[in-house]
Amino acid sequence: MGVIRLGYVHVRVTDLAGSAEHYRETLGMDQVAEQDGRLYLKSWDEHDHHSVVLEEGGVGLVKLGYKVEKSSDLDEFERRAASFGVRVERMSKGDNEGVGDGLRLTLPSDHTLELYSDVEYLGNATGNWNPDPWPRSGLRGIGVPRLDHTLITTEDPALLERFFSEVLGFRAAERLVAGPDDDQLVGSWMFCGEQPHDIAFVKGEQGKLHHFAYHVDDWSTLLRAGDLFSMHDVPVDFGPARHGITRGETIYFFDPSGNRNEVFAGGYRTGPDFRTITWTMDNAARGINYTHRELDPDFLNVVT
Ligand code: M3P
Ligand code: FE
Repeated sequence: MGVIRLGYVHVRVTDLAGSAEHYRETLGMDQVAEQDGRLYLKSWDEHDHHSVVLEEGGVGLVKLGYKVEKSSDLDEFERRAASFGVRVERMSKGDNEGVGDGLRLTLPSDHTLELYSDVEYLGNATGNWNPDPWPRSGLRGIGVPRLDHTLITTEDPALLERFFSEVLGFRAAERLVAGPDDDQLVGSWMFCGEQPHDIAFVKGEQGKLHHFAYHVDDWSTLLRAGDLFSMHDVPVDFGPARHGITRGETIYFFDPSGNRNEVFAGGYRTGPDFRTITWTMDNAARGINYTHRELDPDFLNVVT
């Protein structure tokens, strides 16, 4: 049993039309449905119904969805979440377009997290029979293949890490602690598969979104993404640069409503035998921006 991956990110946007253009034309996602003022989008190499939902009205995170292996896993996750002491309820087929029955949890960080296994299969853009390496019809904008991870903020990173570990079976790839003699947790990068992280969180306001990230193939694709941000007047936060933490390559940028996005390449492979890496706060700037070894305070303070 277990959690497979980040399935969907559902965010609020102030201007649905302007945001739709960003996610469709700059990132290259495809719109799969529009219902009740919500747009459902999917990247070309994703198979399930959608991975991003845009909802008009405000800014910030509505909820995250993580896909689990099978529906019987939900019973065990429900039991564990209840004994951990968080709020857990059943969600019904149709609560989310294309998604079946599942669980809705309120994390210790006040974020809403949904777990599900049953979701409509649409398939990716190249199919499963003698596929091309990328869609013949071409890609729009960056042509992001898939969602990668999300980073949220919480007042109590240690509690949230314990939740993801004990309830959902995640492991920490990297931890940021106060100092060599002070193990107070500032941030944790956790995985459920073999990526460096499927969820991360840093100390900050309860219930907020720092960013959600898309995978891109490599450094040159990342640099081309940067070209498109300039062409399309997308505000760039920082990058292209290297992360010390996760060893990924990155550019952070903002959608038209101010939700932070990231394009992320590289990183290493983890797994059940991976030994956690530790960073100390005196090296935090290098951990986050290895290239420049400096951080704009807004990078940490601006969340939605
Ligand atoms: C990443 C990553 C923060 C660090 C972010 C790191 C917000 O986004 O993908 O490794 O402190
Ligand atoms: Fe990230």
